[in-house]
Amino acid sequence: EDPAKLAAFEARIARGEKIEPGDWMPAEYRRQLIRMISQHAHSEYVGMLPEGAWITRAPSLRRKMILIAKVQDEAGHGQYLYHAAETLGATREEMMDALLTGRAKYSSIFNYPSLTWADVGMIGWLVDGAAIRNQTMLAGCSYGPYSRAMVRICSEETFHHKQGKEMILAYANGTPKQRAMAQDALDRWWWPSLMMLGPHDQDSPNSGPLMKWGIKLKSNDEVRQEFINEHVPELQEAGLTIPDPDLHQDEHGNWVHGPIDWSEFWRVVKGGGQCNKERMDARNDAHAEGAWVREAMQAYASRALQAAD
Ligand code: BYC
Repeated sequence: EDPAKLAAFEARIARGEKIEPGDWMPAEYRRQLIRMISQHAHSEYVGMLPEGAWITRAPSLRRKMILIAKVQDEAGHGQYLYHAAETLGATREEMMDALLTGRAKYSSIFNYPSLTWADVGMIGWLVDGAAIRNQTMLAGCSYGPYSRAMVRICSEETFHHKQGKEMILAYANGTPKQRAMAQDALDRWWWPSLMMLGPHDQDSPNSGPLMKWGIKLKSNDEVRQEFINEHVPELQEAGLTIPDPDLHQDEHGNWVHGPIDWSEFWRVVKGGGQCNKERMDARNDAHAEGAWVREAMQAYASRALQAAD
């Protein structure tokens, strides 16, 4: 790679400029962005499934309307992100193929089951809460299309976060049965939400290049600390118990968590989680069922081309 071009590129990043699609960039910067943005898109796309399963069982029309809007937003986020990755030269077909054949990753969190209606609220509060912390940081990233997608996505995620918190607060202040449902959902979603933000910094091989080139502005552990500091007091105020006997505040006011079970995390990432197979089957079925739409669009486009000749 041309050292002069690399130096000019790194100087632009140091000045806080955004890198845009046609600009020169190192091959590793492009590769890292395609990896991360496409995996982020896959997460949004697979992430529709745990909550989508509850649309038909929502307890009221209001809750059903909110949930439909939220799940639809996640589909939209996937679309923005696939487009952002396309600006780097990745094709939709390649990315979809990588997901559907299991070559690409998507967020570990979506391989856990949503067992009760309270899980919908807890996903909004914790999973969207963790996603906002991570994505607010990524909104400042050096690649223009990713950074701009994050700004819009974060404002929608803020609505998702609020509806989840509102729902859990209602149940935490409700009947004993509702409180028990909220607590059970917290017990099951707390640790996976901490894991969602990625391995500890010393076990995060991508953080080096990502931070050097301004893609990640904070490390996995820094974002996790922000998430914990925000959510622990609010969950405790709601009267819920965080399932971590070692949780305590240090002298700086940071909430310190107990050991995370990284063997569980890697098992889930490598396909061995409770719902990995179910999620992949659902996405593969949806893709197969959509084949006629893609064929119709292609037929329409080739006819439009013939007409233009
Ligand atoms: N799950 O070097 P590291 C949403 C992988 S969806 C699976 O630290 P990096 C929502 C990692 O890919 C929003 N794999 O990686 C939707 C790497 O493997 P590869 C989801 C994980 O990239 C619906 C290896 O572990 N958000 O909000 O520096 C409903 C080593 O890790 C995970 C995003 O996708 C994981 N949790 O940092 C509700 C954010 N963590 O790729 C809500 C975008 C790590 O080298 N992504 N791995 O084979 C990121 O910010 C970063 O990629 C991460 C990881 C912080 C996740």
